[in-house]
Amino acid sequence: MWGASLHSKSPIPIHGRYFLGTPTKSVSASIVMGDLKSKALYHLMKAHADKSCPTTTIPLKLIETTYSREVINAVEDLPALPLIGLVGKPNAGKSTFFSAATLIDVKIAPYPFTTIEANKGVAYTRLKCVCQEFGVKDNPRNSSCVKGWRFAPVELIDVAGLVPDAWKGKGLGNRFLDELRRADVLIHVVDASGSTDEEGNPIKPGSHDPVFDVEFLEREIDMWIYQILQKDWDRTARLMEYMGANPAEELAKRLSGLGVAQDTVERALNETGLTNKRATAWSQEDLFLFVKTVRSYAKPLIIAANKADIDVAVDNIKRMQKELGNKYVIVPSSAEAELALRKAASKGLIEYLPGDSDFEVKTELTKRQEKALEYIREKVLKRWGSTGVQEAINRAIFDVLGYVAVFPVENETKLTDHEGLVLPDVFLLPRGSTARDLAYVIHTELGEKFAFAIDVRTKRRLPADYMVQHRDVIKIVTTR
Ligand SMILES: Nc1nc2c(ncn2[C@@H]2O[C@H](COP(=O)(O)OP(=O)(O)OP(=O)(O)O)[C@@H](O)[C@H]2O)c(=O)[nH]1
Ligand SMILES: [Mg+2]
Repeated sequence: MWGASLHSKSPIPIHGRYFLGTPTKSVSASIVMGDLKSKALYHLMKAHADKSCPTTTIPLKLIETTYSREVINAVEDLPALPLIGLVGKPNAGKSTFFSAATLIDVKIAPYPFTTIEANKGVAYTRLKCVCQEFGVKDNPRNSSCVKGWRFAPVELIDVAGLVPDAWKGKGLGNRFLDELRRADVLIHVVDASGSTDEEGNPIKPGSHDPVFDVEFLEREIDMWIYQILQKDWDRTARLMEYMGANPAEELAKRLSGLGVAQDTVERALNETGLTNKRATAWSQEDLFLFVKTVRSYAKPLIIAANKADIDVAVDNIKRMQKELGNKYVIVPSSAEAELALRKAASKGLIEYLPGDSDFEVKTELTKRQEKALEYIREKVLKRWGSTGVQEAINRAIFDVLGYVAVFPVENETKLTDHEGLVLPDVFLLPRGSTARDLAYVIHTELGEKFAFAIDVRTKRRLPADYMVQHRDVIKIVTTR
């Protein structure tokens, strides 16, 4: 049905395949009709149509005039991609990380508050594709597949730096935290080399303790949430206690600006033992403990120990692992190295895939290029095994959030969709998603008419409540 309205409105010309996240011009010229159904394109349209996105590539106007409202509404109904927020003090390397992961050019500079408006874009998780296991050549559509590695899209947002006491309005304040409302997980980009002070001003490498930065950032976010709740706590507490309001519902309402769901609030109330305590008797410590717990569920955090190429970072990272390792996933990273490698790869100078442990030189290099690449090999790849950018994204999505990647197909023998594309899509779904959830993600109608699913590996029938597993290949069968 979309096809008809698309055709009748003579859509944007089709120019073959695109790689999601490809910045600008080329993208608008390469929308393939069928891709409108994919969450990835939906995301792309939204991200690029968003006025606050400095890398605007597909203006909403263009989409609106080309596609009917009906199509846009249908696309907007699709669930969004998992969203990763990059946070940290100024000058830590957030925008460098963002640019390395999305290949979108953004402002990067060695002074604080380079980023003011948030940058949004598409990054990718890397996972083993199923194409080699099934011995097929795939035709990826919402993702890409290189040498048997599938890159599945996620959304990435790079926000302004946060300084101590931002919750009181210092620096750029907490305004940007609103941008993180939809974030499912945060990557805290820390300057592990200690070459910037707590406000992001450049200082001698090694003279600032990155452990401090980890503690302060979490406190800032907690204080910000605490402040929101504390503002009219007396009223909230009275409502919860005397007016018969459901406490979890009431608290979730107060926290709606943060995108905290009611069941997350319920979990935090149970965990802290506050479910049975009278709200008017909550102490400040109770409220703070509740805030900390809610935040750890709603915005879990992992650490990218960045600037790991600088020598003094090595000891700092060892210490961070020792002092913070039991509380956080800590990934040593060099965003700058990843950005350089990806740029070199896109120019054809080297062969390199994000997450690789080495690269291969493909052409004659200038002395300068050779030196820069050798520096990366010695100080980053050999030292840490990879640049850490891909690993941080992967661990945020697969380990911290526990998402699974699922390959839906329509034909279980050929592994194709209705257009004959082999393994076209891979979807990232939250832990605990069922076969029926997958059907809804593909298309509302498929969810509504769900009869059963088929595990393509075993050819076994799966019920609606089957919990999909990482790298499942699934066919959905509908009732007529
Ligand atoms: N040595 C080294 N420098 C890096 C690395 N990542 C970023 N930088 C440098 O750190 C400086 C700050 O980088 P940005 O990406 O602008 O930092 P930011 O966190 O976005 O800063 P704000 O926008 O001000 O909050 C730049 O000079 C980068 O080149 C890294 O992995 N290694
Ligand atoms: Mg920045």
